Amino acid sequence: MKVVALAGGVGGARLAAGLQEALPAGDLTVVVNTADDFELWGLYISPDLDTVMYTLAGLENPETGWGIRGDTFFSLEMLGRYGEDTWFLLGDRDMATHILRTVRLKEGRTPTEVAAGLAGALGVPARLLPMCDERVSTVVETPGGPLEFQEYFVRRGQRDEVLGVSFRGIERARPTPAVREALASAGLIVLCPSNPVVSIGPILAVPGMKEALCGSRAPKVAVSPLVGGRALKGPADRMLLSLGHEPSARGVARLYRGLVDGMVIDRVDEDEREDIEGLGMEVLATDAVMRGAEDRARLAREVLGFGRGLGR
Ligand code: FO1
Repeated sequence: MKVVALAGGVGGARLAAGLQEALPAGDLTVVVNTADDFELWGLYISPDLDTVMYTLAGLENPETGWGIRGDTFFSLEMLGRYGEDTWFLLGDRDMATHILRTVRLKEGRTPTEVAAGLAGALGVPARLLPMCDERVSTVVETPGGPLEFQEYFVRRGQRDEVLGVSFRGIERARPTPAVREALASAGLIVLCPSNPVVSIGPILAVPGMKEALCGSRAPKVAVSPLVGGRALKGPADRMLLSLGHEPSARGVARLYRGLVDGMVIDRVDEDEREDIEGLGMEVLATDAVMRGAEDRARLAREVLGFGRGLGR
């Protein structure tokens, strides 16, 4: 069965790795958020694509979830000696990815072609697709004014209250032919446990993406990134609250209403089951926290089993 996973950063990458392990080689396509992308020292950086790629290649740093395990930071240290601001931690090995991506894009390849080339070279069995080939940038509205996403997320450590989120350039973006084909031929579509506002949000905001998703006959399952009202990683809980949504699995389900047929939540949120079912979704309550490789493989198998049985 062909499976398409929509993913952002670390949480999405972990479930995608579990799905890759559970499926025959070539059956998984991961559509990745690229609205976190930005440029630094002339290099084009795609943090979510790289997080997913390194995780699916088994190269990820298990402590941070992003970057490459055992990477060194000598280039960054040298940039610091030249007086550069080194707030975004680019490792030496990671730097090679950004250099090559930038060169390939300058040669005129599309982000989709570049992602396929990089992931293929690392031996990733899954297909990795940017959500679109156009440049889209998340802008976070804060009491101090608008911030570029990485400025908010890394430089300022997510300390600002989020009053609004917009995706600059989204109106020109379109799902790529590769994304459309993957969705049309999918047997199951999984919304990974990534931030619904700034990771899954941009993917769904690409004009034509929701139509492509709804046009696919595949059942759609979302895995809640919130457990017991708290985000497993990152600022999703605070962000949902300040944007007027309930920071809970139920709140996430409300955002996905009409789009997904099933919701996977943690057992601690079992009391939200009825409300979520009331939104027209089936619910699987399980251990949704991925602490290691075993957890992500188990959760992926459960998601696949749940998805296959939906609507039957
Ligand atoms: N996240 C951080 O919190 N601090 C960093 O210095 C940082 C560096 C970094 C370098 C390469 C890369 O691919 C990702 C990196 N991330 C870092 C993660 C990333 O900024 C965020 O996790 C995502 O954009 C949110 O999904």
